[in-house]
Amino acid sequence: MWTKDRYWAVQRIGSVDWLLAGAGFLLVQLLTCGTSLAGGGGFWTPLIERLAAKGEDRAELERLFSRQEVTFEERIMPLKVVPGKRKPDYSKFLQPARLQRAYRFLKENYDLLHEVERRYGVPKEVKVAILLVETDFGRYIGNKRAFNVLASMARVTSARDIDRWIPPEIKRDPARMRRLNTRLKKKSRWAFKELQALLRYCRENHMDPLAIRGSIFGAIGYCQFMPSNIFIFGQDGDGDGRIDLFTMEDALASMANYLKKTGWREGLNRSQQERVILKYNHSRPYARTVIEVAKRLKEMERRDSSDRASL
Ligand SMILES: [Ca+2]
Repeated sequence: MWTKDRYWAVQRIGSVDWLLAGAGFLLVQLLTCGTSLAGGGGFWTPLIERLAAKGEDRAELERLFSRQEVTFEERIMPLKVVPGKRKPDYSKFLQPARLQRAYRFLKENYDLLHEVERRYGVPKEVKVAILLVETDFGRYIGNKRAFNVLASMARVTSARDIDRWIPPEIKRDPARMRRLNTRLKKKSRWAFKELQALLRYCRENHMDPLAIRGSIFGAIGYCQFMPSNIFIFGQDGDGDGRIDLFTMEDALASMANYLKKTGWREGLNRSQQERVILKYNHSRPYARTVIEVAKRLKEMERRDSSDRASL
């Protein structure tokens, strides 16, 4: 599943700067050894306490965290995003086979895409391009439980929690340890808020939190929203009374609403469009790829209609 590069996902959650400061070794240790960390009794208790202090139902939390599906996610951070390892390959989205697939999706879902465009003013081609790059039209929606990913990230609050995995050279350097602690706290706070949002989302929509699949960063749905964004930008596209980002109607409407609310307007030039896309995903290669795919789709439509006209 995660052969797909998720570099841009890290870009989106800009607070993950701990990745950028030599914490690679530490992450490797976390990735490979996390489960044993979770082995002892009461592993989740500090997190349950924090959630209960914020008003979550303690008995409900106890029940939830005692379920066997709850695991400490070892691969909460992909090695591939550590700088210097691998760069994301966006060129693959411009390959003819992918563009054809995107074009087919556009034609097959034309009415829905057109209706969402009418309502939010975001072109069909842009939405299709984002779906292609984000999840390949729902093929890659993550193979983790979003709950486990976010709970795992939230659970590690300080270097003490992961003491034995910290490289000796960092341990010897008080300044680096302070920076590491700051980064871990920041990351934990971010994940904690997203976990709260996920729990609230599931409660309000009568969903089982452990049934929601997510990316290795906890992003969910065809449009890959972080749970907190559902409450800001989420839309009930099919009008069934709930926002389910695993339905195309809701995912497209939510994505278009996000873009509209962050500045998409008719008549933007290319660099202005890029700036809006960057708010969806803070990676310039990502934004450029989306705009280029949208442009190619538009050309394919034009070619198609002129072919029909000449018949
Ligand atoms: Ca809905």
